Amino acid sequence: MTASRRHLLARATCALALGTALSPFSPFTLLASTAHAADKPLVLGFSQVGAESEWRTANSNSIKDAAKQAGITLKFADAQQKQENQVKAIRSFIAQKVDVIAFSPVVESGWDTVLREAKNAKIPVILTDRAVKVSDPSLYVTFIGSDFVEEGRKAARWLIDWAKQNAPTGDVNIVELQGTVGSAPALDRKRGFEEVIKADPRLKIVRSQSGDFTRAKGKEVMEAFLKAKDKKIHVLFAHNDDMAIGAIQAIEEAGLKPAKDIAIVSIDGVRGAFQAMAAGKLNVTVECNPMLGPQLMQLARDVVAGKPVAKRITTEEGVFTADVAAKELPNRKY
Ligand code: GYE
Repeated sequence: MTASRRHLLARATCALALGTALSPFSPFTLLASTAHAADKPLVLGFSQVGAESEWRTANSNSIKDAAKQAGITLKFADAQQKQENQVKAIRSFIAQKVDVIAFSPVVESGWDTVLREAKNAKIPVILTDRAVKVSDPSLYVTFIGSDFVEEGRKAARWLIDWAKQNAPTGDVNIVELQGTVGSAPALDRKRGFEEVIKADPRLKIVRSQSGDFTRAKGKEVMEAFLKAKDKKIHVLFAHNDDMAIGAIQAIEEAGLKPAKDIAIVSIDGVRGAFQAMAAGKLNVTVECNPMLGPQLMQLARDVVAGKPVAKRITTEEGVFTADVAAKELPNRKY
């Protein structure tokens, strides 16, 4: 037995003896780590959701650049927003015996079987960006990404203040463009937003539909919202900037002024949103940081080396309004 292997096993025994206090030293992580020879580049299999938004493109670039920088061999698979493609990619990473698997799950449920296969093959799994709902949390080592519920709350807090100043009396009718059905960001952003708007009973979601996080669908669904003329629309809440940008086109084509006739709040903080704000067409964007690559590479190394990692790592994010957009635009990295 090599010295490093003895060291790792000693740590595993110690962790087992100490129980949950040292849970990051899970035997699962340690067994996986012993398979990787230190002189070979680490191999990371990454299954990406797709290329549905500006956010996603920035996220993919961040992961590819960071892998290069870190000297990690990246096997990158684009799932085109289909869970079945992600399951196939993960199975192929297992067959190729990669050192570690990371993925951004398109939807929350339906991962137990394939994650158990990875666990049985002793390959650790890191979740990035989106969470999963699994019966056994030991099926993944750690989850790095934003707090989507909090993002929904931030959007709603902005709206409550906006309503106080701009709509002092009467109902405030909101239409909502949801993200991909069953995805963590769509479910959580909706939940956080609804939780906070309850504080002002005048704020009502009068229509809500998925635009699948894309510009094209955002535009299409907004057109349908505008055509149904039964309820005046005061506010649009879009679960991401791309859908907001698509909706802005629909609003203009309907002869209305985005951000003036209809207030628009969205999430992500991509360059396109800052451009729309600087042009006076979007009121506010809640930041969601896609630059997860460097942290992911560090985590991959730590997990494979059997180092302790937190089960949940959240990213720090801000809120940007139209009045700061022009000044902030040159500082944006995505
Ligand atoms: O907000 C959206 C993307 O999961 C945080 O996915 C991500 C979301 C992001 O398509 O633009």
